[in-house]
Amino acid sequence: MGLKETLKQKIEEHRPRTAKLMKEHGDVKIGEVTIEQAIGGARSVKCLVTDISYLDPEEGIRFRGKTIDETFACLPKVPGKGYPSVEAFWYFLLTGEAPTAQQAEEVIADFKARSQVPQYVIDVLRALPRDSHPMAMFSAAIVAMQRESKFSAYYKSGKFNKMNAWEPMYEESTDLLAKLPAIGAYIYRMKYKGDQHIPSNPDLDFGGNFAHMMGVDAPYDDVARMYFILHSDHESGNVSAHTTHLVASALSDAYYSLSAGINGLAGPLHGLANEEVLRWTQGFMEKLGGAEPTEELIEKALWDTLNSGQVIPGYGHAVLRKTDPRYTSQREFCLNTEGLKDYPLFKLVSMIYKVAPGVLTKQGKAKNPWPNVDAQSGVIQWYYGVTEYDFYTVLFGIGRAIGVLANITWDRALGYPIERPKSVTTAMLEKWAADA
Ligand code: FAM
Repeated sequence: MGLKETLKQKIEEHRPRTAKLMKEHGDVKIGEVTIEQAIGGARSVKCLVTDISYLDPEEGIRFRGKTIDETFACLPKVPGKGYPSVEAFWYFLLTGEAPTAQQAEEVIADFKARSQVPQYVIDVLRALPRDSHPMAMFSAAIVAMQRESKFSAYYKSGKFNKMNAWEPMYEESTDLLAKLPAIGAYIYRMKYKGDQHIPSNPDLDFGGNFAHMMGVDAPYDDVARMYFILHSDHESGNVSAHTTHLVASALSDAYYSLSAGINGLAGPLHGLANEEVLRWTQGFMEKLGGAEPTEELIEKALWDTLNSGQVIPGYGHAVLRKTDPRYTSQREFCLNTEGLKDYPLFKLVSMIYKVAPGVLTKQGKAKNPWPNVDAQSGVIQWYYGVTEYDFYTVLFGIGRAIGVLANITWDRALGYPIERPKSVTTAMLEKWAADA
């Protein structure tokens, strides 16, 4: 059975669970909201449902119940390579089942058939000022394709049926996802590599073809596969995932919704932190002027950052209260890669790991002083020659698209309604406070 048929079966199995909860247990309380949460960004407010990933503050992320290592281990690897294909992971995120090698190959073939980027998207990218931020280009390319939307066409068809709406959402999410490697690579080559482009290689999977079109040699293809899977999903409350889910809840299609999510990912407190980490470390190295970094010099630089009113990029997290296992997974990749484990920039990042948590703990504000995914991701890119760090969040966006598009497909399958939390006034809060 192929991916879509398996997905249909899983949806039909799952629907009664959601229906029963709503019908028989809808009034069961699962939490309260305090004034601090209403003003302070809804930290830990339980009001979203997804089964695609869950983030435990102490353990970190689980994709369909599996840790990062368990996920990599259960998926079929690309023949001759060290990591699974993004296509196999897409099958796993959507269905909760690891595909066979054959099923993964079928998804790879399906992606290839959908991967051609329309010329008008290239024209849009080329019409933007060349110094536009790559994330602005990426978001514009995505929303420019909205005319291709099968979901919007289905809604306008006059035959819209909530029970079937997941199908056009699945179809267009796959259409869109399959095009992102070529869009990302085009932006990179246009901005940084003399506008010299490398045509797609139809023999390669999502990650392999991305590396090929970027013009970066192996084993960067495995780096791409690992990177995109690690950055795919982090439950539904982070800005990019929640924004995509929220926009799609209005029955906006995948193009509008993903473009909105990418705009949120572009924030320095969210996905742009991976670019900020390299900006910080490169700035530190320049100030060193060739001298060897020491823990004392790093500590001073970190305090200078804090005292300038800026955050230490790559550290802290709204949910996690330990080192991000996505950081650890990338760190292990570096330690297991000849040439990377002794690479000066990796050794600097490792030294920062020794110092930064102590500085943040001493400052006494951050609830989580430990590194997140962004503290380690840029080193790997830099090592393989992708040194244009203002492009890094596009890499994050290609990975995040896998998770958020799988989620909005399931949102439509389970009939999740338009999201509409209630706002209150300061005076109302003051009255509740006085009455408490
Ligand atoms: N450096 C300096 N201050 C920090 C900090 C950091 N790395 N992390 C938290 N704080 C501060 C935070 O700014 C807040 O200060 P104010 O009270 O003055 O506003 C205080 O500590 C309490 O914050 P928190 O409750 O511990 O964290 P939040 O849930 O408010 O914010 C982050 C979480 C991720 C936005 C925050 O840790 C941060 O700004 N980190 C640096 C930027 C970064 O690495 N972002 C990427 C996060 C990653 F998961 C991703 O989305 N890709």
